[in-house]
Amino acid sequence: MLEELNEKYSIPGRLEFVRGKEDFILAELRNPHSRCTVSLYGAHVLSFKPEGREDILWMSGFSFFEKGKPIRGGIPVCWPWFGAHTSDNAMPSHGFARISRWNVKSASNDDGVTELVLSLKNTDVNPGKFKVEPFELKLAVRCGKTLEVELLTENNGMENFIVSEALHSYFSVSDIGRVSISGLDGAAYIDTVNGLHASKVQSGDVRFDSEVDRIYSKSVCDCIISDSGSARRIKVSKTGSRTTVIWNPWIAKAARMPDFGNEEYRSMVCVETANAGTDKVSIPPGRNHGMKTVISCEYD
Ligand code: TA6
Repeated sequence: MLEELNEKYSIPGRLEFVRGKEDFILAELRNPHSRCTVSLYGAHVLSFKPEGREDILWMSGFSFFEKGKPIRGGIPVCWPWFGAHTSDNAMPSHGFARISRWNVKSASNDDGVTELVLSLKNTDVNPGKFKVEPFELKLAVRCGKTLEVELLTENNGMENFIVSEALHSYFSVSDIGRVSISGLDGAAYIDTVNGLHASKVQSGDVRFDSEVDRIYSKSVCDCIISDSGSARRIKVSKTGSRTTVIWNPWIAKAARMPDFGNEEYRSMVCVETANAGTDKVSIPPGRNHGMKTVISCEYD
């Protein structure tokens, strides 16, 4: 498998396929600007490291790397539903895309950007478990001065396709107590902590002194994660997304997750590019819908 992938898609000095933990097949992208690692399982970006800098993405030291279980950290692909399934609690949280084995569609390198495109079709997922209309899902990862991740849904069926989705990005921070997130001031959100689902309005920057789990609807803004402890500002821009989700599990929720260290909540924050809740996407037969997140970083 690995040999065939490298035979067909590797680009000397820019892209190669290697075996990672638990024999997962990983694509290593690199160029003069940055390097990035992508797992074919889940089409999951595991890391993005600008040249000479620290990783911008966060990965739990306790993450599973087991088929059928999601990877904790990086950029999970949540699709074709966000959060719990609306009617069947036996279905996996955040859909099946992140626990499926994707195929390589293409690989290229041009003008300082190394691109890998992965594909998942309805014929690649377990029809007994997930009843889905004909679709093709493509994930394009473009690694250069910035990290671009684009999720393209193609409806190849005869019915309207209703999708909620997220690029559920985990970012590495020096300490959550030293972090503020700008770009959401005045935005309406649903506070889902403790399952309350209270409607609120953001006032000023988002700061953290307890669990934060907020779904900002009609939110098309850039968000800036300012981290005074690491003297950097991470910018999350997006297109094709009307929902922004901000999450930090804090102490109790972190302790309840087996794939999340008890103290790890201090070193991460999620700023998710999504279409969820009232921003679900309806894709007519034969049409497609794209959602893209663009991650960049400035340093003091
Ligand atoms: O980030 C929003 C959220 O839906 C949180 O409620 C939390 O559950 C998180 O995603 C992680 O979900 P997961 O299924 O990956 O444990």
